[in-house]
Amino acid sequence: MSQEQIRAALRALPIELPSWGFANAGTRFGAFPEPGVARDIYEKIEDAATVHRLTGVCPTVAVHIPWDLPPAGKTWADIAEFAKSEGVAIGAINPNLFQDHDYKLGSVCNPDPAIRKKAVAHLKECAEIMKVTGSKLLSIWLADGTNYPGQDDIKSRRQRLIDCLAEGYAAMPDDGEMLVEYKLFEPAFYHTDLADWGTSFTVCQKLGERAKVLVDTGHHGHYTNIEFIVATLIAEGRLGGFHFNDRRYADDDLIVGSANPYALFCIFHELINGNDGKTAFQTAYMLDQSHVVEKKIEAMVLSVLNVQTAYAKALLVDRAALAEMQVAGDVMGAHAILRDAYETDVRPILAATREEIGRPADPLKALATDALVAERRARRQVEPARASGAGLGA
Ligand code: LRH
Ligand code: MN
Ligand code: MN
Repeated sequence: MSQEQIRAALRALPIELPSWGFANAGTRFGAFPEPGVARDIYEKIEDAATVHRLTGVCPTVAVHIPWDLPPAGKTWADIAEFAKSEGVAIGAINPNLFQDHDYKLGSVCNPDPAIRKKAVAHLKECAEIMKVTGSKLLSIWLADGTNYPGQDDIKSRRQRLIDCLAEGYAAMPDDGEMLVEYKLFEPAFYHTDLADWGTSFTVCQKLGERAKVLVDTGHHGHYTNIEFIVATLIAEGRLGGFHFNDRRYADDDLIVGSANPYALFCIFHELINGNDGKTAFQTAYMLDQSHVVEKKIEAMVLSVLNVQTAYAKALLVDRAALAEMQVAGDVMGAHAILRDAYETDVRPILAATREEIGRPADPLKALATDALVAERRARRQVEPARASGAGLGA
């Protein structure tokens, strides 16, 4: 592939940012507030727009309802307008079906029909927000599950899940997609109602063609081969998108590509393989990270750069030579083709790609001296926020 083709492919891979990654977050052991951090939906959009301004590849920001809400007197149409004025748009709408006290025993799987009704109403409310903001994605993650054998009937919970999600599905705009995310464990520990890609996949099959599986890289057991899941979902036409992040132990939500960049490269290799062998499969590429000790905007910029690095290296794989090696059964030769690409220094081509679209060659360096960011951080420490309510349930 020519350098020009690689640069074009890199420019065409949009990476969505999570609003919740710009607000103060913590672990269950505590939080360490960052001075000047985003405090409401406006400020989260401002910070997401900064990441887009510096990288040129983050045109949308996902929102989480009700962590993100317009203030009194404002509507979602106003928020979408504000996002536009900042140079970004509203991306995936994420219903929050896990923090309300009513959801203690589950939301759409809850044995109480009144609570399921409330969960469905929230799905419908989020489908409305899609229509008003122009979002095409309703992104579902549930905390539903049980902690003890016998706590609830697993088979009945599955039927409730399908019935309730079907109502949310029907409420979406005609061109909307439902992304069904899975997670092995946490907060439920005995069983999780959407535990793995197979569970999500079969639920999507029941819902309809516009329901697809969302792969959050932090939601698997140790040593799970995520690229295999990706290849399988592409083959089945059900890969809906990603929540990228990195992990060591559990759902750590760390900077993607920081601990295991080779795994990220292998995921992109399958994404390219699953498409035309030239560019990555068209799907929703999103970050799902909540930074606790690192600076939020910096961490998000680095995450974008890490995704681009993995993609650039995967684009360099000599696929014709690889196919030859594979057919010849040359195990080491085939593996060497991947390693060659992975070990290539892609920093120059990434810098050139950014400069071509008028962005800094080194976005992190530019961020360190960005006057607007410094001014906003200082102002937020003295002025009240425009709206109330921030971040990860803070
Ligand atoms: C759950 C999850 C899901 C939520 C987000 C905040 O662990 O990955 O995507 O919406 O974190
Ligand atoms: Mn996620
Ligand atoms: Mn997660």
